[in-house]
Amino acid sequence: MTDWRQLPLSIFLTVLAAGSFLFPSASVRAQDGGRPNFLLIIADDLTWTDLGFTGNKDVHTPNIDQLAKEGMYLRGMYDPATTCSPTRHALYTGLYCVRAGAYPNHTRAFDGTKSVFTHLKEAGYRVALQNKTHVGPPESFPYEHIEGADDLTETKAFVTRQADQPWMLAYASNDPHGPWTRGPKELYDPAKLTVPPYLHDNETTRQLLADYYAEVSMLDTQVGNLMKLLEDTGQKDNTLVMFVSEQGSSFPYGGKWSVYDNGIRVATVVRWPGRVEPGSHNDALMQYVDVPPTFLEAAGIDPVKIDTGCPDANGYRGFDGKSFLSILEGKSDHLRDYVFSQHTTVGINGYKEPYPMRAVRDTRYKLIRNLAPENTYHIGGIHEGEPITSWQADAKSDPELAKHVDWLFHRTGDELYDLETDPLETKNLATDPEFADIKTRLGKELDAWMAQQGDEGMATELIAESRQNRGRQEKKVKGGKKKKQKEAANSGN
Ligand SMILES: [Ca+2]
Repeated sequence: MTDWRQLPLSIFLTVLAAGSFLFPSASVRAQDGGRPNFLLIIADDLTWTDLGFTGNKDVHTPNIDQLAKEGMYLRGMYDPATTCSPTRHALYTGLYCVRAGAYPNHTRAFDGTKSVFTHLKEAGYRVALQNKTHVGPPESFPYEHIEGADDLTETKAFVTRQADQPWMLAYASNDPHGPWTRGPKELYDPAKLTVPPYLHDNETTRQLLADYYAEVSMLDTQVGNLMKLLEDTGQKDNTLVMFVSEQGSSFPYGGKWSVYDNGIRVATVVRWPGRVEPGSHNDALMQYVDVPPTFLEAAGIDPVKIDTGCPDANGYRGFDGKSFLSILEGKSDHLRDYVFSQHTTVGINGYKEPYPMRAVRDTRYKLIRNLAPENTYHIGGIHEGEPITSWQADAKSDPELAKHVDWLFHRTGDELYDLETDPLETKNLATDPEFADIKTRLGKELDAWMAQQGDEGMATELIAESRQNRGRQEKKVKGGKKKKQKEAANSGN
């Protein structure tokens, strides 16, 4: 790392002129034009409220909470998908899922699509992805793969390999993805937990909640280890660290497999000393597709000039996402008026009937369209096994619970919610005449988004299996053992 006192005079003066830098914590690399490293830490199935700094009083996440104290909490980040694989495609390509062809689970992008790994590599970065992959085809994601999440030996070799070359590492944990078998279970007494209001409180739920929280703490330890690695290698000041909670947990109403906020809202923190104000927050609406343009702009590349390799329905080849660098730098509070999300059931292990969902949200209201409400929503996971079996048993003597459980399987075509007064989305306003104008406005936005994406709704759902990709073979980091990445072992859905 370059000491600031050794900077060439021109850079020193430029930095001084910028005025907002906090010397000496702002590290600028003279040798490569000041380009930062990028460490993108991706949780797996973590509901956005299940962290200490986002308000959960039971869960122990000291390292992630510390990251929030040192960075900016982005409170308006949304996932455009509801399962692991399409989520990661959007996060890495900067494209929404249907346009990129990557919308069912275990999916792949259209041939020729480029990702943030492609763009940064072309700009001279070395790029790697550690642990969970779930993206394809390999040509679109030219990262070195580091196997496993808990051993940082190869990670250290990667981040220190060549001092004058910046790097990007996507560290994709498997925690707290079910089954919840890992982590410090002694920290959590099921009887003493506060069960969130969207879950039915019984012994089965409490035990599973304790197991899930233990895996959240396991993830927290991984984050702590990564931050220590940056410190030990002298890269803590010149690395932009972004943490994302990915999508909601696999509890019924925990969020995964739904376009409710528990599913698609993302706890996001960005730490970048000297550029991002510690302990700050911003409420601007943004999506995972905005992350690649942001990283590129932070690396000095104009994201507007990027060819993503995948045209939209109008032939436009640029990103769906927009850079939020100005928000990170405290110069703006707004990026987009609407965020979108979609859910495809066809192809998910255990799905029974097509049950496509589309959603649009502004800062206050959300419109959801269930495109086949005459079908039964069933994809395994939330619909089979525990805890839902125990909820169904309890529901026999509890009519309110019975209604709550039934909603998991049967919904109306349109759902409209006021997130300000009803954050858990329990009061459907879709047929309330008082909200008709809002519903019409959001519906127009949703139609325009689907048209731009080439999304034909049910027709798109029915060909989802043609967009799946299973059994991808991984590239390994130089010098590493050649093993196939076990996609299936920890993937679930
Ligand atoms: Ca996931």
